[in-house]
Amino acid sequence: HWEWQYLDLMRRIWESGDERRDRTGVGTRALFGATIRFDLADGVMPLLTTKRVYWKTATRELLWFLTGETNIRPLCAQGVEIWTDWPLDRYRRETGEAIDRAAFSRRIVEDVDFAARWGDLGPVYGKQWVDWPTYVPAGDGLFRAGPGINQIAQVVASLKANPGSRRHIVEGWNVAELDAMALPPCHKTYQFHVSGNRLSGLLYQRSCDLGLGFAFNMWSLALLIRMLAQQCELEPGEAVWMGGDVHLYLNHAPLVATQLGREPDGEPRLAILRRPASIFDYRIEDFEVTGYAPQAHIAAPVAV
Ligand code: UFP
Repeated sequence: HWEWQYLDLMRRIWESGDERRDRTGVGTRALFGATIRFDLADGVMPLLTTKRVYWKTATRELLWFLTGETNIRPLCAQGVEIWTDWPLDRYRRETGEAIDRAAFSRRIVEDVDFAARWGDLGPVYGKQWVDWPTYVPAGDGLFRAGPGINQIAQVVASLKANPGSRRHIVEGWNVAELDAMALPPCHKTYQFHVSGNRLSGLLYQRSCDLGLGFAFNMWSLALLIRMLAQQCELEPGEAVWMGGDVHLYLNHAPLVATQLGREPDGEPRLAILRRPASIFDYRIEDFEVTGYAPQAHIAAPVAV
């Protein structure tokens, strides 16, 4: 079962990872450089079975990226709170108000001005994926904003026009804008590759919270490949995940103990129920997962 790759990596890091202090102050055990591969043939998806993964939440996040949106408001409106902690943290820091997360999220949804003021994450994934900024000379050594680059649309076009290319890349790491982002991109580089009629995708993730982030990042990689394959009339190939700093937070000990005590079982499959007109027209209802009977969800704290 493919999931042993994940569990083995988890065990290896927990037992022999390098213990280090990290930005969040929580502390991690880490190793540098890891690969996990998954064959997407027959609609099978890399969805962890040793704990319940909320794939719809990850799917809603991916669809949100594709809209170019960087404000958490549309996510909160759908009950998706995976990005809420960052704006919430900033709000508490800057106002000193001890608001709880549910109240903050409600306010983001109900109050457009409040959302505009506090809900934006800066130019994170969505912005870079579909509207990477450009600059054009405006005389006297000055520059003005040029038209944004839609990397996703370009990759769809390049996969169709020139499948053999080695340049099918979507990049999130916009060096000039990192400081303005709530979190510099973790899943920073995607590369796509066509062999025969199969489309594979590789994700380079510079930093991976193996206990929480990985399950979503691997799902989203596979989902993006499936959507691109459908749009480009290709079959899904492999999903290749490459992690840079792969870590387990020290306060995830209960998660690690529970998950390493479980065995993977089953082959969840994804059906895409409709072929939308473009990569930007998918809706959450288009996705159906079958054969997913995971073991119980394991809650663990997110390090902000
Ligand atoms: N993280 C992930 N996947 C993501 C995401 C964040 O694993 O998609 F957005 C984790 C990795 C790390 C933290 O634990 O969030 C980011 O911190 P840093 O920027 O210091 O690497």
